[in-house]
Amino acid sequence: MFDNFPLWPDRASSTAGNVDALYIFLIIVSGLMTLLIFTAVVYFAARYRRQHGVQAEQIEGSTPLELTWSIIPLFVFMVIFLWGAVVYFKGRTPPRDSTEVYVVAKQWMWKLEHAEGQREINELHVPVGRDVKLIMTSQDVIHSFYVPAFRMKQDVLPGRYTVAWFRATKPGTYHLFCAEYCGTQHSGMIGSIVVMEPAQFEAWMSGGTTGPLSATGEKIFAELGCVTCHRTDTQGRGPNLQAVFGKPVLLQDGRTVTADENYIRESILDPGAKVVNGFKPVMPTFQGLVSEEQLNALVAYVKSLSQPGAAGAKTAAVEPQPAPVKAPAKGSKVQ
Ligand code: HEC
Ligand SMILES: [Cu+2]
Repeated sequence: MFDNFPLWPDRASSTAGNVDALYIFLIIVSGLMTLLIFTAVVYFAARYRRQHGVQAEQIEGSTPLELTWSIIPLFVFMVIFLWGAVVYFKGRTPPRDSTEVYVVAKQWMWKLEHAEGQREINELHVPVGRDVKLIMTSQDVIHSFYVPAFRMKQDVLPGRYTVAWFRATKPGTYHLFCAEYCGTQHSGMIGSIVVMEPAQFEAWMSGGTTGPLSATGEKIFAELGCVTCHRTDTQGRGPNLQAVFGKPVLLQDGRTVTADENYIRESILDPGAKVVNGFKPVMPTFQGLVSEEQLNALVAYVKSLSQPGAAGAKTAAVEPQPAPVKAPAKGSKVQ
């Protein structure tokens, strides 16, 4: 009956059902309250209407009544709060071994790159049943990655990463919208998520690629001279980056931060912001020298160094002797 007039978008992710259940609960609670209030308004209007010979008398208030209508709503709101928090944290925390996709938004398109190296524009192919983590940034203004069928929406900001994840549960093609007004052609900033059966997806993935994103990153790491300071022994001027990702890092000012994607990103663009304990702030900034895509590749590479059997372990062998450091001139922060 509702086929031509769907009340809800497709429910195509593992979170969709949870979000809808909470939403339906909110509608029911609101509906009941509306009914209660309107009934009371009508009833009291009739019951206490002005009549000849009846004198209104002042009521002084009732503690039990006030307690009742304070405590019952408190419990209802606590249920909404706790339930909402559970759904929120589940929807916000990417499971540990999610597949990673890097997203770069710009006026007015979505650029997506799989960790395996496949690049897409305004289209994202994923297999059904796999956890997918999106690591997103914008190259200009604020955008928002919105997939109604997944009940997933996350702002995409310039200058930092934001993260979202989903597990698609139903093969099909679903709308991707930009949900943050971003200029003249904002409404055209749309795309689709194509959810495929695993076998189909493997076939799709075997199509042409320039190699894994981390391998691209390794190349850039060598080209930009990162490798001259970041060696895999302890002789470099910068820290050894093996196994840095995901670990706590002690800074010069005594703080400890976790080396997540945003930390690696900031280390490259604004190295002076957080100086690693025991090192001099000699790393030049690479702001303006690397594109968002190259930055993503570098981040993917540094991450790969923390995986068992790290891909980049051979980098040191390629670059055995300490080469003289040539710092990039533009916007350099060398002291
Ligand atoms: C001139 C030498 C030099 C070059 C070139 C250099 N770095 Fe660094 N890097 C350092 C030093 C020194 C530190 C530690 C002090 C700091 O945090 O600024 C550091 C810190 C880092 C950190 C944080 C490491 C940690 O253990 O927390 C990362 C990530 C990083 N660099 C990545 C890069 C990348 C990627 C490049 C190339 C685009 C690069 N570096 C180029 C010297 C360098
Ligand atoms: Cu946009």
